[in-house]
Amino acid sequence: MKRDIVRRYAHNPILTKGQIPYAVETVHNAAVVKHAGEYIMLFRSHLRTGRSIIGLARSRDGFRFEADPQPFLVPAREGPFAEYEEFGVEDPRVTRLEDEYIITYSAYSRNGVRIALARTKDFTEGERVSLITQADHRNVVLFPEKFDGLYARLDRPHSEIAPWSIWISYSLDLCFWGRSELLIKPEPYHWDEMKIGPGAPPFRTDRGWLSIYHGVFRTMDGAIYRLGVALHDLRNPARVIGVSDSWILQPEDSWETTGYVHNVVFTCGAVPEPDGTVKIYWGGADTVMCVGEANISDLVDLCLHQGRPPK
Ligand code: BMA
Repeated sequence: MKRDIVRRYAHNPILTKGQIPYAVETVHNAAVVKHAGEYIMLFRSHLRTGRSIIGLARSRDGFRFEADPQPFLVPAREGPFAEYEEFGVEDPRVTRLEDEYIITYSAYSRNGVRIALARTKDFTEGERVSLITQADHRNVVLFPEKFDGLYARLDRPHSEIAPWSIWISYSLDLCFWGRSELLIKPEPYHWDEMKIGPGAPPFRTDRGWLSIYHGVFRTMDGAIYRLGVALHDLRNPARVIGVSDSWILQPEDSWETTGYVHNVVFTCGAVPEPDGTVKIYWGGADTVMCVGEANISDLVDLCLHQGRPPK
């Protein structure tokens, strides 16, 4: 019997602009982590200027969220980050590392888009630490563990020459990054042929680090954003064990196929649960937040048994 790999929550969308206590036009592309018995969601919202800020919402069950009265992170107005956040802060990702949470987000300005890193222990406020890429980079996700003493991240530099692909980089201190290497490329004439990018921070499974990423296909009616999965070696995340040949989620519900940008499902966060499932969160059409559940073993199987070469 055919069954969906990702089971959509029956009451999607789970967070929309009407539920936010301050003026926003969208609620999308959110990171979600479990902290102190709560699910914490950091979501992106467009303002009427078209620029974005990051808000925070909380939930006891991972499905019903309530937004805090104030945004969590708005563009810096002074200091070293201000010049690079002038056009907004977007698409946060959160990884628990040691005793704190590391937030990576896109900083937009007239200088291009680059990635900034902030930290928090309890989500009362985000402390900016460093701008960790030059322009043009988006979609940086950190692994929750170190490898031979180094932090590791998946990232996605832009290029005029090559299709936009998933890379890995390492760091001793979270600020300076290097030893970059290309890991996964879009597959020509495939659902992700135009570009790919890291989505949710990778999480540990018995068989490897599971990474949920987005892939884009160009049509006569614009781009279609879908989600795919890849598995990385537990000891050496630069070794890609498998990339699923097919997507795991595509725009189907009306709030995914129409909205601010139509035909988009875009993830910045997933929460693995003790029962072997994972809650995957995604923005629908850059407008609302949605959630669905998958069996982690199904996602791993796709990478192991229905894979394609990573590049
Ligand atoms: C990408 C980013 C995402 C967005 C997606 C679809 O390039 O801007 O934030 O969700 O496009 O519009």
